[in-house]
Amino acid sequence: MTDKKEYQKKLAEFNAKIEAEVKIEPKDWMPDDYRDQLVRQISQHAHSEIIGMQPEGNWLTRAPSIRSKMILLAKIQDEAGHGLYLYSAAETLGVRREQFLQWLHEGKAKYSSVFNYPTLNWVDIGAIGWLVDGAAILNQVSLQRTSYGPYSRAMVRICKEESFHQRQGFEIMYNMVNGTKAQQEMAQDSLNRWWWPSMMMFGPKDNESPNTKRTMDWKIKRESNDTLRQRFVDWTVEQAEFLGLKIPDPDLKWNDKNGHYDFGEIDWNEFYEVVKGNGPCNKERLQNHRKAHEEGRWVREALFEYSKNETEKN
Ligand code: FAQ
Repeated sequence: MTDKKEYQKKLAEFNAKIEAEVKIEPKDWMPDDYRDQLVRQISQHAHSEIIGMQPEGNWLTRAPSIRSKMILLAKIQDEAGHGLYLYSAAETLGVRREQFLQWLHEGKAKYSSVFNYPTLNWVDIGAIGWLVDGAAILNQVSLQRTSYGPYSRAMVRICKEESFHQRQGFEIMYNMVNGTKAQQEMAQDSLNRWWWPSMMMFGPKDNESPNTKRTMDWKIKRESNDTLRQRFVDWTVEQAEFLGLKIPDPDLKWNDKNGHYDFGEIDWNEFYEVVKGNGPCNKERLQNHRKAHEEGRWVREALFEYSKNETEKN
């Protein structure tokens, strides 16, 4: 068989598996482009989990009670674990973790834009749990059905933990809106600041999203950016009403015809500026990560030497 025929045969087998919802596993043949898309998306997802620890870590030492401190600490540790599951899933595609981190530090790999906004007060921890974890869960529930086995299995584990996170955030918001007038105002202010960055988490509109068509054809992504964003709006409006808070969007209104909420235009200029590295905290987030990575070098080297010695002994 010629090389071209051989390739066509493998591609047809691959496509048949995708069609039949059979998961693709690390040792299976896959087109280079499928592999590249997975490397890109899973590693960015992992970076988001890890960088996402920083805005919350900022409030660990100032949590208002020992109970809230313990819960927040556990949540942040969960995010570290999610990052590790995801880096491991991405490594099954043949790229080493050091390489992912190098791409992050060089600004070649992205992470979710939302983590480039500051957490100004304790209520922001509530807003992150409620809105940011809420948006992340919607996306990740859908990704549980992704076509790549290791990514899908990581998503199943992550979703179980993520639903606690959303409730942790909602509880903080609930306590604030049932507190003093000043606390209620802080809750509204926090929603005002986190609403639009949370909406941006789903990525550009479908007609401006360069990767969606290809990744949806391959069932890497199962639902489009706009579909998931609409679901987020529909779910969150009711939760905001329950809390007595107002979503900061004058164009938000129920649409009887399509059974969804209409919403206003996202500031796409702001989105692309933040993605390019010009958000309020981009530089600080990356600097912190580089510093922590450098400070941890001796641990990685010691572990490497230890495992090398153990292997030689056996
Ligand atoms: N921020 O063609 P598309 C969490 C980039 S986890 C920055 O539509 P795609 C847990 C995109 O990469 C949150 N960049 O891209 C937690 C692409 O650039 P590239 C993270 C963005 O991949 C909670 C370009 O724009 N979740 O929060 C963003 O088809 C609390 C064009 O976009 C995931 O990563 C953005 N928001 O769709 C942790 C889920 N949006 O790569 C701590 C997995 C787009 O070509 C505390 N990822 N870009 O250079 C996905 O589902 C997808 O990658 C999307 C983007 C939906 C994010």
